[in-house]
Amino acid sequence: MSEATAANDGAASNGAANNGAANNGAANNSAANNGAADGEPPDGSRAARAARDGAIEGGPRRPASLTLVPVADQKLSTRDFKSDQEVRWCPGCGDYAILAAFQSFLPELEIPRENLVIISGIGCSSRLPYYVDSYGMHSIHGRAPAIATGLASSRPDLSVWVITGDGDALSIGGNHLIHALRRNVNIKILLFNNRIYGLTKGQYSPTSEQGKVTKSTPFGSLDTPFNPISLALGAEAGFVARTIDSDRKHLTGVLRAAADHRGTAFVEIYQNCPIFNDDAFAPVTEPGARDQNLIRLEHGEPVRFGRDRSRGLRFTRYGSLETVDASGDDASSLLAHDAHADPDRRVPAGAQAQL
Ligand SMILES: Cc1ncc(C[n+]2csc(CCOP(=O)(O)OP(=O)(O)O)c2C)c(N)n1
Ligand code: SF4
Ligand SMILES: [Mg+2]
Repeated sequence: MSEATAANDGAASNGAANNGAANNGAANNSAANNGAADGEPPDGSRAARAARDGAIEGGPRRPASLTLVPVADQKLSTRDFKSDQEVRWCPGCGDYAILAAFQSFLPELEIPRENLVIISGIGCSSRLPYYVDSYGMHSIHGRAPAIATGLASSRPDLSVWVITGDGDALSIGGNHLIHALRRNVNIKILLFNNRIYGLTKGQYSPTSEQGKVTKSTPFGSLDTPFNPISLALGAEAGFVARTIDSDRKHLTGVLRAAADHRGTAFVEIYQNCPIFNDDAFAPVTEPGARDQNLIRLEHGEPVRFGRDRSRGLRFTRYGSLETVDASGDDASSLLAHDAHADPDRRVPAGAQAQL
């Protein structure tokens, strides 16, 4: 393990802002400072044009979560979102790939850096705000959703992102997370799921598989793990997605979709921790296994997977799902993915699971 693994969480108590701003920096950064609040922006500026057109210059309409966030007056690049802090994760950690994808996605938002706030809890993943040149807060364990809720509610001119881990979000922060999800405040929550406590050196987490042997579970864990997606859906979240650290294109697409959701967006990111839980996601990342085990969902498209997308899912007459050969006659009966479907509001009574 490199020194980076043991990165301490002392910053929790001083709410470190990564760019040298005071730890209440986000609150000090009024929209007036960037010329968008008092009066019109100067005619001909990007902000003025975007306000007139309701769109980002030269691009599609603005992401829905940014309606009240000012438009940057100058074009920003990935480089602009890199802070001067040394990145301190272990070599090979999946957090690097997520950070890189996030930093290269941020210019797409076309918002001033001062209107971007990244709030994390405690864990290796929660070090991310240091590395992005924006306002940020490395806060207290499990409480990032609560802090972000307060900030986003009082400052609609900010784009507020939460970075959290499986331990941070689902152990100590479980209660905060579910209530943030149902409140649907305009925040984006990125949960880095490595199925382990990384920072504290390898204890099992609420997403570790049953039987996981760790220092804190020498005979194997007894608990059934949470499925973060099921948990978020159960908490009535309005935007729920899963992606993978090693798939930059997919990850970026999911970040884009999350930014386009006005309300709480929940994104689970499978993240490899090579030190304490290496290859936890090999079944969906390794080339041989990936095709069989990973289903890429696209709204309105039939659910297909496998080599050449030759397998598909369909309902049996009893309502359960079965895998079928999608290259033959069954193709027309495949289940299509509907990301916008309203949940059925009728009330089922009786035993709903008997496994
Ligand atoms: C109140 C409190 N309890 C416990 C801890 C110890 N602690 C720090 S990080 C952590 C778990 C982090 O795991 P996770 O959220 O999965 O993040 P990762 O390091 O894996 O990215 C724990 C238990 C703490 N810092 N504060
Ligand atoms: S998540 Fe794992 S690999 Fe990444 S910095 Fe933490 S201990 Fe190291
Ligand atoms: Mg973790």
